[in-house]
Amino acid sequence: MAEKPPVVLTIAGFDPSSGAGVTADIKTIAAHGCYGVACITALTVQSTAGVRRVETLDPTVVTDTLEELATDIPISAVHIGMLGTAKVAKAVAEFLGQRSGRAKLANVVLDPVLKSSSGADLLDAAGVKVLVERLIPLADVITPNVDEAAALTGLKVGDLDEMRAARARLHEMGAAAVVITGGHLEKAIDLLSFRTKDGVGEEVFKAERLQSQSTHGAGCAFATAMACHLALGRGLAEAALLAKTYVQAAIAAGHPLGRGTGPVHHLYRMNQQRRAAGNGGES
Ligand code: PXL
Repeated sequence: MAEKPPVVLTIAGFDPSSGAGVTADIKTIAAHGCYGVACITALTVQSTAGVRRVETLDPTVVTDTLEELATDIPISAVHIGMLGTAKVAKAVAEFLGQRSGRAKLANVVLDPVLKSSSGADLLDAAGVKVLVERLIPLADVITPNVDEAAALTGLKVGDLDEMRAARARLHEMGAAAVVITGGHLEKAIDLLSFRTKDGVGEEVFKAERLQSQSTHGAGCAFATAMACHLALGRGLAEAALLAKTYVQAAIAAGHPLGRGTGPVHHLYRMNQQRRAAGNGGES
């Protein structure tokens, strides 16, 4: 019998264009050989042209979904994306906290999603407070992009030195480990920072910036790929490097889709496998 794939739970919003959100995350999880389960936190109405509407969910639906899954299925890692409201953020914090009576879930990756790239609020103001006070300290690693790192810390985050100042502040706020992703800086830099016995360790990942219209969902794909690598037993630095490599390849393989920013190609490896097997497959 084939080896059982680890289960990765994504707690995130629904993006009907499937560049971001739970349907995209399930693709990322499948691309990493894991089994994806999902809890939807909010619905969005959007296309590649941007977010038109956000419909929030009753937090008891979130709680019931999470409890139903966690009492039935062993979960190896958790990805948290868009939460929508403070009530939903609290429901997720209650689920992940010790009070539930279950063992604490491992490998919790929190992507502090605040706004869409088109500027729509994906978390209300009270929700940002819950994210900061309750979810950041609960997570094993948080993955803000430079704009989210700036919004959470109140600092300007535009280069590596400013990323270092922001990560220090995020550690003070209770983050055990942080990856600040700077894919849209002039030089694509990611900074991984983690607490050690006697201070803070770091790894800096640099790459050429990719010019592409297929970047929608890059942040979700990065955070979800990290959760998968942690579920597969990899350490933080290896997980961050492999997740960055995956997202870069998924951006490079993206096809133009729609009239706006198209999705990354989460399943680009399936085409490579088809080609390797001699079955053709488009590029
Ligand atoms: O990329 C952030 C994001 C996350 N989750 C959902 C989204 C978006 C951006 O549009 O719609 C559901």
